[in-house]
Amino acid sequence: MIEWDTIAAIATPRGEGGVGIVRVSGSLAVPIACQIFRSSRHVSAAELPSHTLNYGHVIRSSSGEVIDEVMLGIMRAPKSYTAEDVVEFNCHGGIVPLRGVLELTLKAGARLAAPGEFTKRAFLNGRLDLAQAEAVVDLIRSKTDLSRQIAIDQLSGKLSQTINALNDRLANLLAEVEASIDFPEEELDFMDLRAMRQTAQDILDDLDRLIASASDGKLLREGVNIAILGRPNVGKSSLLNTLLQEDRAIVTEIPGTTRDTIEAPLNLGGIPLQLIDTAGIHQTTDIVEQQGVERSKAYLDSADLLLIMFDSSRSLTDEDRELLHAAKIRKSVLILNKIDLPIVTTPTDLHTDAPQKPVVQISLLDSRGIEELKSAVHQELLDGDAIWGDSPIVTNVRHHDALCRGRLALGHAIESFTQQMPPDLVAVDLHSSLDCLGEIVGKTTTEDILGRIFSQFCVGK
Ligand SMILES: Nc1nc2c(ncn2[C@@H]2O[C@H](COP(=O)(O)OP(=O)(O)OP(=O)(O)O)[C@@H](O)[C@H]2O)c(=O)[nH]1
Ligand SMILES: [Mg+2]
Repeated sequence: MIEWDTIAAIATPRGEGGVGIVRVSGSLAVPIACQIFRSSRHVSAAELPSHTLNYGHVIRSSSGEVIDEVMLGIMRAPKSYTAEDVVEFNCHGGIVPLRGVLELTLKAGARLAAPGEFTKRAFLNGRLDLAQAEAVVDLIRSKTDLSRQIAIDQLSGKLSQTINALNDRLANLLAEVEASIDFPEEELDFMDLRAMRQTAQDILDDLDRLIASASDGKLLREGVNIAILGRPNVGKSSLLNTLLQEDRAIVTEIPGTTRDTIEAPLNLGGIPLQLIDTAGIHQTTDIVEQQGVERSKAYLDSADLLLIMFDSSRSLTDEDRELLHAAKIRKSVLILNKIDLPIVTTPTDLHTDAPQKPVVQISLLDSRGIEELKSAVHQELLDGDAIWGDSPIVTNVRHHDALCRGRLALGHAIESFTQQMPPDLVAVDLHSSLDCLGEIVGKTTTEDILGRIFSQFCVGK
């Protein structure tokens, strides 16, 4: 374990709450508790057993003033969050008692912690690797159960194990290549070269699979914008309300009811969505409506997925066909609404202008087809892949970038194998591929990158 100064911070959100926590970590943590905590049993904090919660008071020793009534948690190294001695004052959850307790810990020798510094210590002390430490932020920020589950998997080391296994295979390959540099007289025969090239190719294929998982990862982490578009009165706002299960947007039989965009968050089978209801697209001389239509049209380019809606009880207009045209080049699901009415427009009609696009027939009057619509959206977003498997999912942009660089270098190494280049050239590329993978778990990460990663954390984590 590395020795540092002792850090302290309020670990709970600012504001009123049942409990608020002041966390202290470092070699002075227990001595500080000895100074400012008076146990109800008159036992010094130094004598309290590790991993216990103890009732007592925080006292200003100069005046004997009671600052707060607390429960003191003691976790001695190395079995603590930071792998150092940690004490936690469970105070009353108000900013004044919390500040009072924090101030006393600082006076007694602690220093105010920087954002993420507790987790950084856990990393530097080897309790977590870097990918695991980053999962802590993902977990805190997860928007759905699925993104929480992926963060938990990453925190427990699922991604790190995969990366470490790839790392080991690369390192073994590199050792073989380097052996042939050191002992050139034992010349590599053709078979050796082929086997090494194949090993490199197998590793590259596994890297590709991980990289491919990143698009799902981005989706789960950042969520997607889904715009509902269509002519006036086709039922866009009704769809928003049905999906949200609340009367969020105004619905009337008058075309042009929605004049501005309405956004609302929605969790669709674990994918965090921002659902956007828009003004009906049509020609109009009303300047307010015109602006609304311009906004709607902007989503044709900017939304991650388009839900383009049509009234199945009416025939297609030129405006409908323009929308179908836009749908062709974008991720989109076509919706034929109002199938409770006599049907005039069918999926075949839509496919004339936008072949092969998924079409769902629904009625918002009797909620028919909604489940089919949800699964079509899921399918379209995830390109039909089931994301729930055994292999880890890359959700982090930094990891994705390192994997891509690692893949590129390995690709060069394979190229060199193919062209039977000198082994020292191959070794250079394998080295750089290894370094890239090492960055993910923090084996080869610069101080600068560490600083950037931990600054995203909140103070007290
Ligand atoms: N019969 C029938 N009527 C529906 C259905 N869905 C919506 N409507 C009706 O269609 C009318 C228009 O619905 P809205 O949801 O306001 O349509 P919109 O596309 O948001 O319209 P604008 O905001 O004007 O662009 C309302 O009277 C709804 O009750 C449906 O499935 N069947
Ligand atoms: Mg509307």
